[in-house]
Amino acid sequence: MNRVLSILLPSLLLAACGQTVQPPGTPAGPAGAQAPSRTIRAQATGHWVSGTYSNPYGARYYRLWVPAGYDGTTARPMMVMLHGCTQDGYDFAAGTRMNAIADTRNFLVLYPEQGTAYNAYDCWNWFYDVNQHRGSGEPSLIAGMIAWTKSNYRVDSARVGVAGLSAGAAMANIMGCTYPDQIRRVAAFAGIMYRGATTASGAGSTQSSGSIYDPNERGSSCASEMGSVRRVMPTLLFHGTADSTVSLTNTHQTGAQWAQTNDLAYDGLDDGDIDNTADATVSGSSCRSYTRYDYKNSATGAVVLQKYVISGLGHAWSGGSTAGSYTDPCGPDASALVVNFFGF
Ligand SMILES: [Ca+2]
Ligand SMILES: [Ca+2]
Repeated sequence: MNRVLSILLPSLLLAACGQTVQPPGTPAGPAGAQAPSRTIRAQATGHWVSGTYSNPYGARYYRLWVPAGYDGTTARPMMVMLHGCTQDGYDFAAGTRMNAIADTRNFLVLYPEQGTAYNAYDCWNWFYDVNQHRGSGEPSLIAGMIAWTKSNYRVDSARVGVAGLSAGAAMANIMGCTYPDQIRRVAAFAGIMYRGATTASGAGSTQSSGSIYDPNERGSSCASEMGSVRRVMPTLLFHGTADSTVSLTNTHQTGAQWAQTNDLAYDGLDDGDIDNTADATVSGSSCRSYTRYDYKNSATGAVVLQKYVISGLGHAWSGGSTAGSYTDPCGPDASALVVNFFGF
């Protein structure tokens, strides 16, 4: 396979879905302008702040949603939203309706954006080693945007979480491993575990059939990457059973990876106080039926990981709006579940 094709292939795969996508850079409009459909949705709307953040690893746009109730007098939580391939911040905001919840709950929402100069399909390049470590590549750019926001707005540092879809979810897992001092919660929708692939060609096979790497080993690698700022990272996972773009195997591997990471992060011991055996299984239905698996720290009883497996859902944000791409209006409201899990 020639070099160009091998680089593009994973992008094509992660981008495949045949949905209509608005041209990059075309604002879809503030999600908060949509009619609220649940009590968690807001009436008043905030506003966008856009800019560019650059460091030696490049430059990226960010789109920051400042909620209607933000007045700078109290520190507010911050949600970092990492879009999937072919998406941008406005598209992801419209599809997830996260800004409407932000207006109700009064938290900031930061949307870092990939660019076609760095990946032809706007995918975060989660599969390159340079983007899998602290102080390097795309994680350093995203962390820089978080720091910028903290220096310009009053952010509650103890309540900063990152959520992502697909390639963005793979990057969300990476952010949890590389910046646990900045990121306190992770939500990964149809993502890939930390260092699930380390080459572009490996990314394609990973997303279609799961990583060749041992999730337990990757969990230990993540804990090592956390280094001196190691901490338990509560994580929320979602995946549809009909996802033909990223296989469900990846989310099971991600759960196993975080179980091992958190086992080590909790007390430094690989002793299974946090493991990959569900402590509770809950079945429910919200347009689609789903099963939620809860994983607890056996020493404290705290839930450290939840995994939603949603029946019949494809490669799409569950409970989303068709105003954005890669969404499915049916199914549990993933955005509300993320916000509640993060404690915002
Ligand atoms: Ca342990
Ligand atoms: Ca273990």
